[in-house]
Amino acid sequence: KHSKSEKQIAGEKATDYIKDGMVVGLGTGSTVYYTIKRLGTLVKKGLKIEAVSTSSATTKLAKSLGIPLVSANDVSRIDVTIDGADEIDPRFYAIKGGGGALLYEKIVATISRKVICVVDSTKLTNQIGRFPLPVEVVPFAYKHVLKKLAKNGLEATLRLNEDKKPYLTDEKNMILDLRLGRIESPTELADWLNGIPGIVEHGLFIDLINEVMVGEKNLCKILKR
Ligand code: DER
Repeated sequence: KHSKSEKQIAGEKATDYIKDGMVVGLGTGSTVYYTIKRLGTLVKKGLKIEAVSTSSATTKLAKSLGIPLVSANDVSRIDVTIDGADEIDPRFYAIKGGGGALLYEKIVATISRKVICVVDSTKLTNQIGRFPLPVEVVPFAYKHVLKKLAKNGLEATLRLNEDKKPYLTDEKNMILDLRLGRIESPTELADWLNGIPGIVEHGLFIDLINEVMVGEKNLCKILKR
């Protein structure tokens, strides 16, 4: 039997948090993929959950597995959300959005009682910023946002998809990836970005993640804040 990857170990372990009757937030990406796959198996065995998806990709996967989906507007709150991250530091400040789902992911995280982050060991860092910070912008005047970032020394590139056209999120917005290298103060940067008209959301997740499940060789470490 081939050994499980670190992503699979973390993703599957996270389903321990899911109990009958829960409303579950389903994140997006290749780690939470394993969470969703296992939830599909548990649902077939009778687990009763309702899931709120964070992307069309996750919706497609969940539907294919028979996981009941509901709109965020049809639930008063989400009990547990399980999602990945691109980088996460010891304070559980994270950079998310590598998969393009940061807007719905942050909304879902904000309405969740508990957010579990599932990662492999490569995502852990002492200081976030090496992974380019995704910033979701309205296409209307995105070039002016690029200019404002550049004026403040923040180098950003418009995310393109395979056919070199601008990548569009589920909301049909564009994404600028900021190559920062390191982020001295995530809260300061988050506040500054939040103040720029045209920026819809950014991938800095601050005080939103409650626990981190780290897949290692053949075990899963659970970090609590
Ligand atoms: O885009 C996101 O925020 C996703 O959660 C993504 O970052 C997860 O990455 P993964 O595919 O390595 O799990």
